[in-house]
Amino acid sequence: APLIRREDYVAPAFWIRTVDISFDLDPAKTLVISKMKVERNTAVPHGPLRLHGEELQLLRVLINGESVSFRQEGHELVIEAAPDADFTLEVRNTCAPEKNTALSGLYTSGGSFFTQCEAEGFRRITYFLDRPDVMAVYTVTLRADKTKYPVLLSNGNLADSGELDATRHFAVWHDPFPKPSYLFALVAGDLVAREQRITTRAGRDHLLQVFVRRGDLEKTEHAMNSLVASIVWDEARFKLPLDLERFMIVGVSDFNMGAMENKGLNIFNTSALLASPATATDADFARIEAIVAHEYFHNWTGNRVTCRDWFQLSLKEGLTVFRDQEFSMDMAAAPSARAVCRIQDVRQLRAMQFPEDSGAMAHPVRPDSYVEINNFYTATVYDKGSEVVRMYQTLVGRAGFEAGMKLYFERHDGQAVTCDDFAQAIADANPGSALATRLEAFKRWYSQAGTPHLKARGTYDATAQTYTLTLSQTNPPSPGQDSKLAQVIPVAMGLLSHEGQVLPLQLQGETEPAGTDRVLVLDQSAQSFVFVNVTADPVPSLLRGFSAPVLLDDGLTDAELLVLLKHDTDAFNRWEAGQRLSLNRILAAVRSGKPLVLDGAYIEAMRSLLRHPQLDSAFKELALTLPGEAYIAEQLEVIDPQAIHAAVDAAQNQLAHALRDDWVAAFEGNQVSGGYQPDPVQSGKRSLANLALAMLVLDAKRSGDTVWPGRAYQRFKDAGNMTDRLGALSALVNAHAELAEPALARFHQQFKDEALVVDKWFALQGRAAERDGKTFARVRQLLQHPDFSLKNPNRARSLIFSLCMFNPAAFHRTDAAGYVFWADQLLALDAINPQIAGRLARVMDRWTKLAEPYRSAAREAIVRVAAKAELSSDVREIIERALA
Ligand code: B3K
Ligand code: ZN
Repeated sequence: APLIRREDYVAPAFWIRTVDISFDLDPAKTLVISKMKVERNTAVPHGPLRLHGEELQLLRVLINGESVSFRQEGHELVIEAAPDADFTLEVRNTCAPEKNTALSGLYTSGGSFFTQCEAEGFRRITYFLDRPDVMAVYTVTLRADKTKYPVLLSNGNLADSGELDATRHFAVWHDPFPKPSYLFALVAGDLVAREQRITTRAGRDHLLQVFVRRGDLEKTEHAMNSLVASIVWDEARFKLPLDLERFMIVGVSDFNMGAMENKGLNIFNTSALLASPATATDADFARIEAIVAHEYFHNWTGNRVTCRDWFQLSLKEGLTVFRDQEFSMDMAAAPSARAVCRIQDVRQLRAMQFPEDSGAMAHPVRPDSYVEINNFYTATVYDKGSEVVRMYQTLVGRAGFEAGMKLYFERHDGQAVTCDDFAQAIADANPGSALATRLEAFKRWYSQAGTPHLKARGTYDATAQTYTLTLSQTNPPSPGQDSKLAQVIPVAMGLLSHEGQVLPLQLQGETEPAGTDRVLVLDQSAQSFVFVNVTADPVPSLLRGFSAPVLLDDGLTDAELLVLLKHDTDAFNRWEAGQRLSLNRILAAVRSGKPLVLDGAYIEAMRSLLRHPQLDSAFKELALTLPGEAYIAEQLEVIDPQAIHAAVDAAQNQLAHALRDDWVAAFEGNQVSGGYQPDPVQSGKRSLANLALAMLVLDAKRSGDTVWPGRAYQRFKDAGNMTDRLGALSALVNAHAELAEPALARFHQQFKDEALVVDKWFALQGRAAERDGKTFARVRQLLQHPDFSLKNPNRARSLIFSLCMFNPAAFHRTDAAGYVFWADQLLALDAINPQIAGRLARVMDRWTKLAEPYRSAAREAIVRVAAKAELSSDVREIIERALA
């Protein structure tokens, strides 16, 4: 497959204005008839009509009702003799939904039909100009057996429906909004719906529906509530209303990702949709709320205004992640709960995006080239993209950002545009702002890959009462980008005295202090900021709220970090100070090769956090959780996964032991009474109680005590919700307690008919703390389990990805067996579903940074995969980049 470059973009030679498409749905062979109104794009050189099509059986092609000569060139249907005047094009073809294991295009799952068209699935349904800048108005007719497929859905509004004959029926759907083909969707099956009507601020009435398999209806209440909350929020915050009479969500259990924002007909992985207290955890409830919101928000940021080409993917994804993160924070409401949201988002960014940005697949937020676009639905495009949008808001303020969004929609509603268009709208709505005056430099966030390193050093002059803060940045090279220019980095900050008092912030040249919290903008490789009237040697609190996606070296001592941990008014930085104290100790142990021994000062700091009378339980849980192993690895030149794990493990065990009595108090003090609610307060308590229990069971393993494993087992059995049940089960499993075995068996027996819970059962074992190779051996055994299957993406992820992606200590083995396992599973998966295989291939992104013997063994496994002739272009691209 060829490399596609951003700079080669040319507008299409033809526009397709309307599509009248019908489906005779049959799992083995579905007939598709598509009638299009086409016109030549006179703005580009005259050329043939080239339609995309893959895995299709072509029956006939007509232009203006007449057959026309054409040829097939690879995945293109080429018509040389397309007229200059507007014409109608009719294509007839069939496809085979039940053979479609790639889950892209039209496929079957559990006896129903579903589609997934983003990015390039529509060409697996019919021949088309399958690119996002071709926007058409669709009318869709579905015909199918009425007993097997009583529900027939597509985008937009239902225009007609009825019987065809004794066995078949039909439905006609019309979507008035022009859309790119990637937003097309159809669903046909035996489904039931939860329904709700709402009246929006504008006074319009809408029908909301959530369709699922019979039996899953009780699990849709949370998703429906989340949808209603999303609609209300988008109208209130951004004045963006729901624009269709009907908004539908459908759940499907075979799905490549979380969900898809098809116009008016969102399709969801059941794992991102279904929740009941008995089967879903607090984290699941929060994730469902965020994904329902995300897909809904796409209706404006993605659908009404879409991407000109796939290089602009972050235009819709970064912006929509930003919107869903803001929504989740607003839903959490309390300042401390907002901070918890922010910390979780940053943790995710550091765990996934930072490693991506320093590995073989590092790419800018707006990539310059790709072979397979599905490989670029990445943490960089999504999560770093969201951080870039957040920086706009930081630079122009909340009201300024809202004004920018307003202008963006005024200019571009109904268009397919670029990241530059977005940047221009935000800047133009905020003339003279810190953004507008640096717009070209700011846009380097779109073009330069890699995580900037920000260094900060301060000097205090007691006589002059000045504090000089020098900020500098380096932007390390990444594949294809050897040298880089300075980024625009907003640094939200404050100053504290060593006693913890907040100091006023007055920069040299200012007549009076401007508050105690402000944003410095670094736009050079180094800059100094001089604060005056500083009455005490300050401790700087920098990058508050994580105001830019950078790695910060502020050179703070333990004593200074302890000041921030105790007194910072910014909850994010308070948490960060604790993480830094932990990180410093773990890194020192890894670098020196000496066993980690936690010092008294650190343990006491953690103890006072845990005992703190005011801090939220959710915050405590985050603060007492050690930094993730992937983020720790990011700080090191050479990665020894076993050494990192050993240090983390030692820290964990020592914290478990040293704070034992406090863990008991935390466990007992965080029991929730009353009915289950997935709200921040309850879920915070459950998370801290679960952490405490895990620590107590871990410490019991060391001491030989049987009380806490016994209590954990009891709690596992009696739990009133999945969060507590799974928490207790993982405490047992991770500590390798004897009761883990009977608990695992009981859990499977109890939930064997709940696919999403069985996924949890596999995932828990795949992610279990490694000890003497037991976890790895178990995962290999579980491949043979009758419930395991590579065909269902959720199931494949639950076991294979859990091990390879989320369990470094079990995966990186000195005998290379983890890498052999990876290569075997990757090849097996690639034959079924290239998109999922492409994800698994990414596990080896950072193999060159591994220490020996891991490095050589990893290379051998990658080379073995590369040697396969029949790799998908998805996996081929990742593997070639890894070996480049
Ligand atoms: N836009 C989809 C992702 C499509 C992935 C295609 N490989 C879901 C989302 O971001 O909302
Ligand atoms: Zn999205």
